[in-house]
Amino acid sequence: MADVLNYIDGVFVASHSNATIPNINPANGTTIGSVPASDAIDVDLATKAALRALPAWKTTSFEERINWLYAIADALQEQSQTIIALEMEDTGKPVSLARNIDAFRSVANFRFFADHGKQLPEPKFEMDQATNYVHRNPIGVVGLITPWNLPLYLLSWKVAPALLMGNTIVAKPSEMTPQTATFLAKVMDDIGLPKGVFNLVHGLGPQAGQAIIEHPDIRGISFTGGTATGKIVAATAAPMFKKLSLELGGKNATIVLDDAPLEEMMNSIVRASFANSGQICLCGSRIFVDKSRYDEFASSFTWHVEQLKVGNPHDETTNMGSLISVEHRDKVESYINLAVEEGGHILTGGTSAQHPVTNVPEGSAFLRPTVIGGLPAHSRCATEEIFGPVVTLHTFDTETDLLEMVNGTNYGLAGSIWTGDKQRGHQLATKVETGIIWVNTWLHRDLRTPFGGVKNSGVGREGGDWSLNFFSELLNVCVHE
Ligand code: TXE
Repeated sequence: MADVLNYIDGVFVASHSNATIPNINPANGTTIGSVPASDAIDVDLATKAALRALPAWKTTSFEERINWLYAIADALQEQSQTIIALEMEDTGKPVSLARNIDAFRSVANFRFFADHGKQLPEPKFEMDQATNYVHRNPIGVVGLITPWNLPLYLLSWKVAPALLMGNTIVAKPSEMTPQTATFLAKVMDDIGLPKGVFNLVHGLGPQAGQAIIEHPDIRGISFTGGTATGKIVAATAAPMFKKLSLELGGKNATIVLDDAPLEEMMNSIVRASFANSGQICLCGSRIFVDKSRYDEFASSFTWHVEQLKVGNPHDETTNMGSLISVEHRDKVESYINLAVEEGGHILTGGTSAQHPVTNVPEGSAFLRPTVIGGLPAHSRCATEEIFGPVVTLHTFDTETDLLEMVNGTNYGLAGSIWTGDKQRGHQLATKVETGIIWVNTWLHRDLRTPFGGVKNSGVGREGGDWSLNFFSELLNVCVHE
């Protein structure tokens, strides 16, 4: 799929201005095709289509909408290879990741919410001489805006519950990863989802994205992206009293306690650090190791990181593909240079100029993983989101020291604790200011659980009932007996 189009009112169309932006494959620097550079006029056309489709869609039965989700899941599953190929082309990620994370979870998200919808409670509260019935109505037209790191995975995470709860949609993926969003629209179109229920508008954030946030007829926004953008989204949506869910950035701590069986856990800790080249908001980018185990950890962790295979995304044995773009790699490398300026020392890796990835095309965005020691926990590299294959190592003496450092950033999204005693890990986890924290595992996800961050990592929770509640307006009807 080279050039992608918007999908408005059941029709694949260019932007009204015919303006486009190029879509680049970061693993080889080639132009894949064009993307509509949409603006407020396109967003208004999409919103009007969603409004026209809303009355019929919100009055379909809950069972019908559950069946639509199963139909989408089945159609996506049949075409998993296409999802894998398109995600790899747009992001440069390795085939194993595109298969096991992106394609798998995109299907699972639709299937999960169909299953979960079947057990949706209709709360009832009895009182003296009256009964209260809680009904769920759709918000109406909702705006879904998603980032480039897990394109269809994160878009499907929002589309499934939004459709289930009777909303119609105006969605905008990142301009850097447009293909699987348009592919989803094609799948929906092929199975006959009524026109106007799902509308897709491609384009740049400040033009197309901002227009979605601003449109008065889009009454709910679910946004996943950077904290800086989240602030703009919130400032625009809040005075319009739109329902708002913000999944933003993170600077997650990986905590290694003195009783951790390191060799048994090391591969998982490396995966938590460098999956998708560290471009997952759940990755651990700051590793805190009990002082008594630091030297042993640093040496083993560095060795394991040096075994990671970086390169051709089509090779099944590749662990890390390219970053999302040369520009993003420049940003990540600026932090590697900053780390050295801040007094850190590089245990392995470095910039692409210092340690080039061999046998990759000119103009591609590959970068070896970098491990940095010796930085204070309050340094910029250890407190600002880098969102690339760069981690900093730190030591701690006491739990008090540890929690002061771990909770000492403006973020609070995820984290992991590695220990030989899971009760000890659980007890410590409850003291970390974050949204989700794993003990002796990572990215082990039960979709029924609440997902979201605290502080600058976001507002609200999505997942299971939390998604269903976000994507509906609750009406309480009190009937006198
Ligand atoms: O984010 P951006 P990116 C975060 C992570 C990382 C960032 C990377 O912190 O830094 O996302 O994704 C659109 N009005 N997470 O660079 O720039 C933009 O076009 C409306 C956390 O894509 O914020 C894109 O579609 N929309 C997350 C989307 O916003 C605007 C998981 C995100 O873009 C806009 C993944 C505007 N003014 C990444 N400006 C999590 N917490 O789960 C841009 N956009």
